[in-house]
Amino acid sequence: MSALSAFHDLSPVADRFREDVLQGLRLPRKTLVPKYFYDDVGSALFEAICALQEYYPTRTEMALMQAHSAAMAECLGPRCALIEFGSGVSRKTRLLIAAANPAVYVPIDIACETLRAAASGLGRDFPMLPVVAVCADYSASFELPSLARYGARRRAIYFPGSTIGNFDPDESVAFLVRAAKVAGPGGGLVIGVDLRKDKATLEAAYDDPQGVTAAFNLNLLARINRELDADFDLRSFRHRACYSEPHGRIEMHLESSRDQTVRIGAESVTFRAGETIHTENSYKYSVQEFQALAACAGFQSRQCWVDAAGLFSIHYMEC
Ligand code: AVI
Repeated sequence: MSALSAFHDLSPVADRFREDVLQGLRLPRKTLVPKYFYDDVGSALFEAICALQEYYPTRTEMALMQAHSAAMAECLGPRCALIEFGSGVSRKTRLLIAAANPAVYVPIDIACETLRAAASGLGRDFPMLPVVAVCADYSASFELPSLARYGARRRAIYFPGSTIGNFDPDESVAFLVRAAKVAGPGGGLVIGVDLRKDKATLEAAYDDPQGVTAAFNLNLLARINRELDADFDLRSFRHRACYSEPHGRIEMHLESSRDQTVRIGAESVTFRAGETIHTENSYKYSVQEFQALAACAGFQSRQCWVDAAGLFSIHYMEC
């Protein structure tokens, strides 16, 4: 990490994880919150998903970044504070940092070790760039450390990867309202959004033959075993991914292959054969649908870049 860098650990406590898991598994339709996919094992599995042939979003967004990062930098203007939600390994951000030369980069991620490693790598590659890494759950409110000393001219939020699609539309608006508060009046937003497309392409992207997405989904149960003293038998749950056209979303589930009772600490949860845990939604939007959604949070669309095959979009918006 460069001499100017700082690391702030605001990560949620284990108790919150336990409460969320038990609350979700007690619902008539069992659910788990997708943010819990991203412990360090889950973050590594997600990186493996991004490299899959079937998973088109990462390479398509990367190609858009390569083609248009100079135009994006022009939108951001010189010396902005670049704040990234869910920064992971900060791969796409390198292109934006190189083009925009921000006054400070603030990566925010829930996976502390991944964040620490990414911040160190950036410190090596951009030795003059102050990096203020914040380990936090950005799906809830949290206090950003003061950035006043870096003398940025404005703030810009970077939210790539179509992670916005993992929120339901009302949660997306709530998230964008929080993002607008962080950016402040006149602040910018560069956001990657996966586009609506045919069912076959989508289902292949979320159920690859190599089983990487299945391993990512099942790691959620493995994480509960590791951290909450539970005894999920991973062999008796199967990964399911299906596209719901009316909702415009991929749904991921874990399906119990038999009647069973699972212990979580001192509690227990029963499953019928065929019952599922709904683990993730991944919403897909048309350009106009997303612009309308963001407008509900006060963001005006300024530019939008889409690849030639119409798979993925990157929007530049201002509040
Ligand atoms: C992080 N997020 C945008 C991914 C997605 O495509 O919804 C998570 C993912 N789940 C399965 N594959 C990838």
